[in-house]
Amino acid sequence: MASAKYTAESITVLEGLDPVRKRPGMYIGGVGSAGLHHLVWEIVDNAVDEAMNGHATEIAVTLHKDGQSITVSDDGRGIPIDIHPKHKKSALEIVYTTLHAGGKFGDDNYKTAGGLHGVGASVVNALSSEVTVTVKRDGAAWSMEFHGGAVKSKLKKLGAARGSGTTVHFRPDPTIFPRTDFNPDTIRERLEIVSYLHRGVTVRFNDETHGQKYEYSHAEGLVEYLRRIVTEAGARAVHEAPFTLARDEETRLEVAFLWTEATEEKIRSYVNGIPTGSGGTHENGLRSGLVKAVRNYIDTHGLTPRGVTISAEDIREGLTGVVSLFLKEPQFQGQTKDRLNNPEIQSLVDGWVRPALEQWLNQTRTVAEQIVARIILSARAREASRAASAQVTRRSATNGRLTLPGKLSDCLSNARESTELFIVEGDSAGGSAKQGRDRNFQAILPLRGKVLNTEGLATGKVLENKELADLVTALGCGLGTGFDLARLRYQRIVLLADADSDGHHITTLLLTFLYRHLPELIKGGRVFIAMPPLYRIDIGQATYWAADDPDRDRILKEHVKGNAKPEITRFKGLGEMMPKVLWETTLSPKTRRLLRVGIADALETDRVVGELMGKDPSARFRFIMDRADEASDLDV
Ligand code: TSJ
Repeated sequence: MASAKYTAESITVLEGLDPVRKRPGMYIGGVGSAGLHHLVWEIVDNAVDEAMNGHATEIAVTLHKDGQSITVSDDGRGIPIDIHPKHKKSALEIVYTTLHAGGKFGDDNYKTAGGLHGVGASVVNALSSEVTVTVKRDGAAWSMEFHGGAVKSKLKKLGAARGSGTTVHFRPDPTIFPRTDFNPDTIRERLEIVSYLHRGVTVRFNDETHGQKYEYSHAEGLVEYLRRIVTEAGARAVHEAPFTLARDEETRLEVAFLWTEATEEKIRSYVNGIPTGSGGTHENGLRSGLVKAVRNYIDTHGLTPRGVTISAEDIREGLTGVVSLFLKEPQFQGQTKDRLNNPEIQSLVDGWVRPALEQWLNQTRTVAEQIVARIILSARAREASRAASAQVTRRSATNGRLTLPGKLSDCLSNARESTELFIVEGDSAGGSAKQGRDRNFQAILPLRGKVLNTEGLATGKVLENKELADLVTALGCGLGTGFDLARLRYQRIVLLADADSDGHHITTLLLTFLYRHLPELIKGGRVFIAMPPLYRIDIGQATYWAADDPDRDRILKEHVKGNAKPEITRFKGLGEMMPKVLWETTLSPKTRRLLRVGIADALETDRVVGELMGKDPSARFRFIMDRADEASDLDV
């Protein structure tokens, strides 16, 4: 740690600010909205540091009326303004005009004892068209102005002043940022989190763009945050007082968690005040330490009921918590850089959490009993649902080691005879179909997004596509050289898409796939196209469904008598159809119409498919379809 005494001498001068203006992305991640707001976090973090070191209690942020400039102030000691003996400059000037070691996201040299944030004041300065710093200390106020990273007016004494503190006003440079409007909500949310992560600090936000003021202060810090998360989730806590842990060492850790009756685990984690949405080694260390502590508690007290095995997932079910970690050199990973990657942190956190939690469990036995009862309940529920799902996937057992795709809603029937797989486009249509079907013999597989055009693709490439791989797994009959018709898990494969051009396109892509990679299914007459209605026509008391425009016209001609007024409703998609209506019009073998897909002239079809799908996937092409007018015809 740096010495408590700070003088201008302890600052190492390294580089000018040109590199920052040349490649801003290197320092703030980019010049988009996130980069713009990064400037605010950099300045606020400096004030937070002063508060963390016990020298400030209030931080105030103002977003000015134009929405493009910000003032941040604290009531700390004030940035030192004494003159550096070698550089003949004030500490303040050096802080603002020199890029410190480390480059990316700040440096180490200007760090106060325990200060862990990027000290990006110079980066903010380089990327701002104006910065004014005002410092109050030793009975006087001082100010200095900068422009694009350079000094605009030297440090000058404003006069006598009481108290102490630092105030920074800055305006991001519009020649660097394409858009310079700050988002008040983004700032407000971040400041609120700051107030939870640093208990006892009062954070104010004055949003002049909306004329609104906020004040956040949480004496209980993370515990208050946790309480809010639990309330917002609408979950019931299993016990009242959360487990808390605070270690204030070179790496600072604060943890608060409790168990709720919810089934998910919810952990929010922060590193140096930055949310780590993708977790990382700190979260993993918490999980492993926690699971070990609970397991050890259960084992030493012999609390596992006979016939029950408790897994780590059971222990973590309903766990809701907040982790805040401050460390010197965080390494972030992942696409959005929101996962902590420092390997040493996992065992550190594990080693802190485990004994503390064990001790807590042993000291608060009534709470521990409630938690353990909840965990045993999870274990029992998991075992019961595993038994139930084994029942449902019974057919997969006969098909070797395949696991059915999670999004498949299989049918209950054990027999393959008269079972049907409906391939449905989209989750919402899938949901209606799932509710509307007869689950005894109808299975639903929703596909997401566009189906891959498989024309000209090898088997291996096809299986790289998740949607098609899921379909192949659900069918059970394999693909290419591994194809085995005897293992097909359903009697009929039914393509169910919206009755519009998008729907036709998806059907075409699926047919291309089936024709090229599973031609036996088509040749064997196992593939069908469902005919969902496009229109609902109410004439008096009677209701009719029309598959397309000619169908609609025919119905109108046939059934509109005298001056009866027909009411015509056009369906936008399967998803908005009531499940019951979907059943009556499209799914029920008694009332639906299916088209059986066949191949009239294999050679000719081959040529047409190759031509159309190879070049233009959206080209309309037609398989030769046997119109099967009534479902009864199909029930072979
Ligand atoms: F860096 C900055 F300009 F971005 C900034 C710094 C912005 C804001 C809003 C506040 C601060 C800041 C810095 N607040 N308080 C301090 N404290 C010091 O710089 C300081 C004061 C005294 C001593 C000492 O050893 O006497 C040491 C330091 C680092």
